Amino acid sequence: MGISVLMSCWAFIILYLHIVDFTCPETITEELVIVSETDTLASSDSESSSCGCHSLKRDGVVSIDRDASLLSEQAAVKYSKRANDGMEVNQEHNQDLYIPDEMVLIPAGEFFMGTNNPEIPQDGEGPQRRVHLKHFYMDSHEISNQEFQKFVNATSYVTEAEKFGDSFVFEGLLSEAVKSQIFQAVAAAPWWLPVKGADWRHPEGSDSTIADRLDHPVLHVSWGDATAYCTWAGKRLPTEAEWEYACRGGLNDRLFPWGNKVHPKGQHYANIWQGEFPTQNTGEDGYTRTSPVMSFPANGYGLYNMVGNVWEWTSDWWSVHHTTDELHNPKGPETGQDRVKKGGSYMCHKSYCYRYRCAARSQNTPDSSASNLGFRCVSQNKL
Ligand SMILES: *[C@@H]1O[C@H](CO)[C@@H](O)[C@H](O)[C@H]1NC(C)=O
Ligand SMILES: [Ca+2]
Ligand SMILES: [Ca+2]
Repeated sequence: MGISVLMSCWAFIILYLHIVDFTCPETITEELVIVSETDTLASSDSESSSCGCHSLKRDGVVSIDRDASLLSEQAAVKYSKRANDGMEVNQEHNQDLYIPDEMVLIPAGEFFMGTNNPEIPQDGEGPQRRVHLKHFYMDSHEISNQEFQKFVNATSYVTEAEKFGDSFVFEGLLSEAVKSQIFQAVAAAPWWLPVKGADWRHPEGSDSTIADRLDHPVLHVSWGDATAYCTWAGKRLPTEAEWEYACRGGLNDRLFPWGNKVHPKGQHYANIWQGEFPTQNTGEDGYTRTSPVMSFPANGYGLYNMVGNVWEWTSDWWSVHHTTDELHNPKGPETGQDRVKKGGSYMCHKSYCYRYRCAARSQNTPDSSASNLGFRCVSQNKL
């Protein structure tokens, strides 16, 4: 009797270790597993340094058991209630809203790209290397819904999410009606659900709109969509080097666009996640989801929301290996499978996805789109 209890206890521990090991970030990305409560717990544990957002691939979703809720039911209700109660304090509902279509000059210069003190080494944040760049102009803010609407009005452009008929939405943002229709999730990051009808006009699925968010960043745009917009505007996506140089705002080797303290003088400088990821977002910075594109203080170059709010596509292919040679206007690897995105999003928390730093980086396949991923453009000359 005593022995069999002991035995089953060992069996449990071995099983548990097996699960933890199985879901470690290196091994999980391509695995298709049924998401159960255990997997959810194990993966959020072992992925403490990974946001899981690079796992957003349309062919990477798995079936989920609705009874074994993805997030603990109580926590999900708590989160959704806050998110849906309209607690967004700085929200403006201005019909004739004016968002200046402004580009700022990023002067030519050299800087240290990456860091020798990587917080997430497996992302290829290091080593630090000297990079020289020509001057360029950069959109002072993320492309807004209003700007993207202007583009679509002029060109009748159809985004990839619209063609696929779905896009990835963070579970905490969804209405119960939409959630109850979904039976799949991303194995490595089960809070990401493929939502039918989610696109830039319907950020949380068919029952949502952008009407009161025209000054918020456009969401659910793929790398191809972002490139199409920038091309239409006579611009292009920034290279990763340009994006990071611009993010640093003229400061050398700092974590954030404004320095090394996440809350200078106790103030919030970016839209990130406060509370416990993924179950509770307290919204202390004023926003539990996206914020208007010109919220929070601009950096030294006059750029808003470089870190936080939404991730931003860059033109580079993804690789975690970098030469330490001094480079001039680098454009990243020749080929690849994923494109680099920078800056983190309103979903980033230090405990979970400490990627709201200039040196931080992540990746997605170019056809991916999600409720926390947008872009801004650059141009060589003043437009
Ligand atoms: C796009 O077209 C719609 C419908 O005509 C209009 O309501 C909207 O204001 C236009 N948006 C922009 C940014 O021009
Ligand atoms: Ca926030
Ligand atoms: Ca951003």
